[in-house]
Amino acid sequence: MSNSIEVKIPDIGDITDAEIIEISVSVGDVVAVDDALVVLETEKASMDVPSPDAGEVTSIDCNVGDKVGEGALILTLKAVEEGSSEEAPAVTATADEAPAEAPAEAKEEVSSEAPAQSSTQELRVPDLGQDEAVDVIEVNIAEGDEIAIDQALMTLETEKASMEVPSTLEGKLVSVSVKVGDQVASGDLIGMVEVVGATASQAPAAAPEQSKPVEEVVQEQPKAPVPDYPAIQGRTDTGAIYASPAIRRFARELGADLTKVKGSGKKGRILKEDVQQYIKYELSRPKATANSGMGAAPQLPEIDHSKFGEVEELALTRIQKVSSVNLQRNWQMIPHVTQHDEADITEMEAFRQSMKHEAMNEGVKLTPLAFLMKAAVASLKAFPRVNSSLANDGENLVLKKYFHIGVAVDTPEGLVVPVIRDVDKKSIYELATELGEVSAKAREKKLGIDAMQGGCFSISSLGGIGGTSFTPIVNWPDVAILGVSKSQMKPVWNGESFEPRLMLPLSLSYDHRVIDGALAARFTSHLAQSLTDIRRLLLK
Ligand code: CAO
Repeated sequence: MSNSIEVKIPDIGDITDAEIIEISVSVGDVVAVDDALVVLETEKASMDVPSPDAGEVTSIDCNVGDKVGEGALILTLKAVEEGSSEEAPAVTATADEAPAEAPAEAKEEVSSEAPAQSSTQELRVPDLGQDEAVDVIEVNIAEGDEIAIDQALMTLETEKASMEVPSTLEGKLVSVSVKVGDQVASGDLIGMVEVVGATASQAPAAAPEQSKPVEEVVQEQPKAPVPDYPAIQGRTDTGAIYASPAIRRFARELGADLTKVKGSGKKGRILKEDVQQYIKYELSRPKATANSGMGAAPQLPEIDHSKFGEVEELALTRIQKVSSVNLQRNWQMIPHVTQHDEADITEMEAFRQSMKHEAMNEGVKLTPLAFLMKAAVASLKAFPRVNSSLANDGENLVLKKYFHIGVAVDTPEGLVVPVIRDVDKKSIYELATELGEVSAKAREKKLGIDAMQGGCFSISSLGGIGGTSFTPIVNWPDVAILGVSKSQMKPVWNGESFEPRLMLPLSLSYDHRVIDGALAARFTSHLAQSLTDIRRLLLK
C-alpha cells in the first residue's frame, strides 16, 4: 500500500550550509530510485541528491536558495512500490570531503620520496569519495606544460557529478598518464611533474588544504557561438560553463551543446529552463532566419486530417527523423541551383553490357554507378572548387585533396548516404563490389556512423527506378550532389541525321555560394564527356 516518505538531505559530511541551487522535480512527478531530486552546491562542488525510493512527489519542502545540512527535509514522496528503502543514500560527489581523505599512500609516497630540491614527483588523483573508477571526460594538460597549483588538470564525471581535478603541484609535466575515455580512481597516477624549488616536496601534502580537489566542471568557451541566439550574448565573464550533473545529463539526452547555452542562474549557472530555451531556439532557428527577412516563411497550421476522411498515423523511423532535420536544414541554409545535362553513354553502356557477365563470374555486379563515381572523381580533379566545403566563418573554402564519395541508398528505414573512400585509388570492379557491400549493409542497418562521414561529393542515382530529372538536395558539408535519372534511347542529331543514342540525364544541384552557374555547367559537361568516352578516364 502507498505510504509517505520524508526525503532528507543525506550525510554530506560536516557541511551545514550547502545551497539548494536547483529543484529537479515537481509535485506529481514520479521518480525512480537514484533520480536526482535537488542539486546542492558548496564552495567546492555541486552534487545531486538522489532519490532513496521510487514514488510520487507529493510535496516539495525546500526552496532554491535554502542552506541545508544533513537531515534537512527536502520533499515528501508517496511510495508506489514495496521494498523501498528508508535509508538515505550517500551523496555520490562528496567532493568537499576529498581533501581530508586524500589517499594516504599517495601522499606518503610522494612526500617520502620527494627531495627538498627540484625533483620529479607523482601527481595523483585525489580522494574521490568513492571506490569505483570514474570516467575522464576532459584532459587539459599535455606533456611539457608548465602547471600551477590549483590549475585544472582534467574533468571527471560520475553518474551523479562532474568534477574538475586541480593540480597539487607546480612545475613542468614530464609525462601524462591519462587520456579522455580512461577511468581513474582515487590515488591513480595523473602524470609526473618536474618540481623546481625547495617548497616542491611540500606541495602534495599541503595541497588538499590549499586547493579544491573536486570542483564543478568548467569548460572551454565555445568555438563558434550560435549567431542570433539572444541569450548567448553576455556569457559568463570567464567563458566558463556552470551546470549541475543533472543539467549536463539533461542536455546530453536532448543533444544540446552546453557550450552554446547561456546560463541565467547565479554566476551564469545553466538551469533546466536555459537548456529548454536553447532547444526551442534551435528548433525554430530556420523559421527565425526566414522571418528576419522579407518573404518570411509562414508557420504551417495544424490540420486535423481526420475531419476529411479516414487516416492512419505512421511513426517515422529514426533514420527518417534524422534525415528530415538534415534535409530541411540543408534546403533552407544552402542556396540551391540545379544544372541539368545529358551524357551520351551509348558506348559506355555497350562496354558495360559486354563486361557484365564476365564481371558477374567474378562476383561483381557491374552497374553504371561505379563508372559514374570514377567519372565524378575526374571532374572533381578538374574543378577542385566542387571538391570543397565552405568554412563556417564564410571566409574560406576548405579544398579537399581526397576523393570520398557518398552514395544515396534507399533502405526500408529511409535514405542513408554511406561514403566510399578514396574512389580515385580504386578500380571500377572494386567500386562496384564495395557499392554492393555498402548498400547491402545499409539495408541491413549495419552501417556505423563513421561509414557515413567524411564525404566530399554525393551521387543520388534513381536510374534503376525511373524519371527524367530531379533536383537533389546538397548533402552538407558537400557543395554539390549529382542526381542521376534513367537512361533512355533518344534521337540525337549528328549533323546529318538523327541517330539513336543512349542518353543519361544528369542533375547537378550545387551550393551557389561556392559554385557559380558557369562552373556548374563546365563541371557537368566535363562529367558527360568522360561518360561518353570513358577512355578519357585513363588519361589523368
Ligand atoms: N539508367 C538506366 N538503368 C540504370 C541506371 C540508369 N541511370 N542506373 C542503374 N540502372 C540499372 C542497373 O544497371 C541495373 O540493371 P541491370 O541489372 O540490368 O544492370 C538496375 O538498374 C538496378 O540497379 P541498382 O539500383 O541495383 O544498382 P545501382 O548501382 O544503380 O544503384 C543504389 C545502387 C544503392 C544507389 C540503389 O540501389 C539505390 O538505392 N538507389 C536509390 C537512391 C535514392 O533513393 N536516391 C534518392 C535520393 S533523394 O531522395
